[in-house]
Amino acid sequence: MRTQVAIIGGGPSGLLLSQLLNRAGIATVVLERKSRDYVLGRIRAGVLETGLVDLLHEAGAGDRMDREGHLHDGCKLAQNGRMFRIDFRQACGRQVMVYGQTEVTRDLYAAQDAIGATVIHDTEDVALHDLTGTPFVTWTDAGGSHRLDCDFIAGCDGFHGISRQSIPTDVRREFEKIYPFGWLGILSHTPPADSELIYAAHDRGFALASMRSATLSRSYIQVPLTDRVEDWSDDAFWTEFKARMPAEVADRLITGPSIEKSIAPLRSFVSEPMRWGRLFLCGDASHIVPPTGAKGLNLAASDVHYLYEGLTAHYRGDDRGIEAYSQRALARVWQAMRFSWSLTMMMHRFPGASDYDRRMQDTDLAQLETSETARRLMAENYTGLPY
Ligand code: RFL
Ligand code: PHB
Repeated sequence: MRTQVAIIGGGPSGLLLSQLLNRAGIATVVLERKSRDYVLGRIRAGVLETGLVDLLHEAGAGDRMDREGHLHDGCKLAQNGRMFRIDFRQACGRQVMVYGQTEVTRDLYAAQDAIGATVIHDTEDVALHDLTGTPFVTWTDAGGSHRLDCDFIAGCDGFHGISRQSIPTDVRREFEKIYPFGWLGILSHTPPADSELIYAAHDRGFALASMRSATLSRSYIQVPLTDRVEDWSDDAFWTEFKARMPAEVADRLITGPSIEKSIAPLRSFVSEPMRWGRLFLCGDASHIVPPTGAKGLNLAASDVHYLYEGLTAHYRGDDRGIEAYSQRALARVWQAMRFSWSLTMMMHRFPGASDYDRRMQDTDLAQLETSETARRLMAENYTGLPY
């Protein structure tokens, strides 16, 4: 089998890249380790920057998002019960779209089906070969062993994928920060706690009230890494969530049974470079941010944007975009790294933190509440820096 761009991973970054390239007349094959149902069962991001919204339109996969997504003009921050608002529109003239990653992925699969793109599921033992020469990919599945020859490989296979590992260790440089807690998240058929997202810092730990629609809530609490999902009944979750939210929010909160419950550890991670020979990394395959800034999926989208531009230019005879890919993508990655890290440091309770550390967190939050300049910086970063 032969294609122009082999894409490893059928998550949001792989599907978006495939969809954009196909529409530009460039052939792709997507290889995904899991089934489509499994990929669509993952509950992850919920906040999309304008850049991603625009890319979904360009990919011909934005119609349902336009109908069912919700544009938010701001969000709320709370500190031990006191709450204030950051008005994104007023601070920087931009908004964010609240629309679940699961729905984005579903729309991209539908768009790929509609144009007859090739997405192969349940692939095993995917291996990348001759990355600095004439690249090809091999894998096995129920039908036997396969080989795919290609011009380029896009490694869109997430943090646990094989693409990053295919770059020699003496070329790769990794930067990592592991936070000493995770987020326990539940999805419930209940109305959202508020019309906007609430990020709440509290002595008991961080909590986030998010949503997918007017009837579907996504709620998170900071938990120790030693906690297991089975340790948390729905009742225990809601009791803790309410204790961390401002009283005015907790008092009117409608709770209900969870339909999904999971714990995600928090990590900041970057692997440089994002290109090795004819392999390009996109999204979580190359970097991870803690979810506090809602940046993971959005960074995957900006990588896809730069790679899509580079590859389409290449097929028109201009290699400057692919030559600059790693540098351009990483410049934006590090900005989002800094933002996600600073929001994580400000909002969470760290084991062993001193009184001094706590006062610094309080002062950071107070600065956001009182300084228009600080709010503008936050709004610019949260709604997404321009590509
Ligand atoms: P994905 O989604 O992990 O997809 C990678 C795909 O590759 C497949 N794969 C392989 N396929 C073939 N061969 C192999 N060897 C393979 N190894 C892996 C996998 O099965 C999978 O289908 O990476 P991608 O596409 O780069 O997308 C990244 C995003 O999923 C991620 O950054 C976000 O979900 C992060 N994130 C958030 N991002 C935001 O922008 N806004 C948010 O509000 C937000 N909230 C979140 C989040 C992530 C969370 N968790 C669980 C980590 C909230 C949470 C709780
Ligand atoms: C979510 O809705 O899942 C979500 C929203 C904002 C974040 C993280 C997760 O910062």
